[in-house]
Amino acid sequence: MGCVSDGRERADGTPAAGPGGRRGRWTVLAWAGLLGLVAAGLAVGVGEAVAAFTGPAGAPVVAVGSAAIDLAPTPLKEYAVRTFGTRDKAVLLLGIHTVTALLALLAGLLAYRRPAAGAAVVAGFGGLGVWAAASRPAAVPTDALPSVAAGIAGAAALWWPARLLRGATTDRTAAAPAGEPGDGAGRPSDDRTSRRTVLAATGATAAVAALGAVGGRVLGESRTDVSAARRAVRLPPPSRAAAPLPAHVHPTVPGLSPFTTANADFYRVDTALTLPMIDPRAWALRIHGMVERPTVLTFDELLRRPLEEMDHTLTCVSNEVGGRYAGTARWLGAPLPALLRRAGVRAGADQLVGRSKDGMTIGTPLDAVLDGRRALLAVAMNGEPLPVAHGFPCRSLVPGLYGYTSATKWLVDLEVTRFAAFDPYWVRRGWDRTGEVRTASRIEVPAPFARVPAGDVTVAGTAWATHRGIAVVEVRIDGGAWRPADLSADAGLDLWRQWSHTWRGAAPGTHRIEVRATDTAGAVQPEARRPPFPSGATGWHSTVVTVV
Ligand SMILES: Nc1nc2c(c(=O)[nH]1)N[C@H]1C(S)=C(S)[C@@H](COP(=O)(O)O)O[C@H]1N2
Ligand SMILES: [Mo]
Repeated sequence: MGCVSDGRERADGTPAAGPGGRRGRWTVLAWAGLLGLVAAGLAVGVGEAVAAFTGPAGAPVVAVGSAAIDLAPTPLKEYAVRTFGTRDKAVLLLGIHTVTALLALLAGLLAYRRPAAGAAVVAGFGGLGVWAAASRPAAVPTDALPSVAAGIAGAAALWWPARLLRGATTDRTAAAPAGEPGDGAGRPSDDRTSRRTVLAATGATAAVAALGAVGGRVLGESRTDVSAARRAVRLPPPSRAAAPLPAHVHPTVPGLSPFTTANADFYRVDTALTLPMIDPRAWALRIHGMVERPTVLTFDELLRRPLEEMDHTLTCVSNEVGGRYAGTARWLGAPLPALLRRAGVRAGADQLVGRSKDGMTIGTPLDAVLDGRRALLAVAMNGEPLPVAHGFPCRSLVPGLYGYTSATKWLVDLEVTRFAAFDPYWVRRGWDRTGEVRTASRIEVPAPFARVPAGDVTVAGTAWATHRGIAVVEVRIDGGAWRPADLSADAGLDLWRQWSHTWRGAAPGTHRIEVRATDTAGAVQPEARRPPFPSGATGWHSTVVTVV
């Protein structure tokens, strides 16, 4: 291969800065790699810019990331949620950017030898983006455009300067073989022109890439921003207000989580790499499938229905023993059973499938919705319209079921169907189709590995068995006898219950505190540890503390 490697300087004594410079092979390779990176950057930037118009789901990195989430095998997903928690999406994006950068470097090196081949690799990224965007369940044809544009722009941005770079180096090599004096003397001006052109083109491409990426993001966000529409929502007063919470639902123990979770602190679990932005004026909910009277409901029509307040604890099947994926809020919404009765559910139906704007499907056992529990189409959370991250403008909630079988965020479609006819998203991935919440209890105080003074130690925490209710919480120390904890006031079967317990006469040393709960049906939480997959974690939570 004709790379220059003469290591000499220009006539004026300064090292050549351009791609055909005399620092030799490594300089050229570095330039080639840089060209690859810049071309990939341009592709991403152009993709973002086009996605500002066609919608964020089609942006190449987001599309590939979303496809990766859908394709990831369940154990990997579980690992990601367990290890990175709600930062799992940031970690995924970082990974995609790193892999893209490495491949771009290689494409640049390849392009130096064979510009067309390098360009083809970058075009291949675009193709991957098109495939990923098209694979999304809520895909529309225009979602392919950002990746098509990205592939073309990136390929061109690598092919053309790579040819110039080759020209700048191979011409000179031909004119002045390495090691001979008078390097570049044959065609000095051509050489320098190509070199300068490559430099200018690379700089310009990098600038366009940055502009596209940043500008596209900003423009896209402003075009899809629904915060003004959200602020403009006027929530009607409830036709049925929730009773005030009993006075003593919360033991006042420092460090114990509050009874009602603030919206900002409420856990978030979903597959959305970019939050679906839905203007409520454009929102409509379709109710169809095995019903007598299919209906379409606008947001105004939904708000004009009698709305009810409901205090309810929502929890995730991916919650580990002792985990934080549970939260309690006061929701406001239209009762779901009345809407289904109005549509007229046909005999034989046993599943209600909720579909979200981003194509998530969540299947709820129809008998759970219609057995008298307070299933809602919620529009508000703790007195304000649903936060965008929690499903604005409308989500479903069915007490007693984990979120993945009941709580469709960004809900746009409800289909009455049969389990035999349709497997929703998580069921296709092996999760239990019912998703009944398992009894859970956790110790929050003392914190794990806390050092506490000897004597009487306050232990406190939270327990839930949504829609069955908590009857008993017990605590034991170092495997000793179970002692009943003091339960705070009962606010209802659909809510968690907080508890506290005084551990008398704690002696210095290391001790293990364990907790277990019993639901109102008398079922004691099982000791056997099972992971969240496929139907929710089981086992007793324990905390090790040092008494000093
Ligand atoms: N559209 C959509 N809705 C969704 C999900 C999702 O990924 N997409 N995840 C579900 C799961 S697994 C849970 S636990 C709850 C979490 O709701 P939250 O994020 O408001 O706490 O939303 C449910 N609804
Ligand atoms: Mo979940």
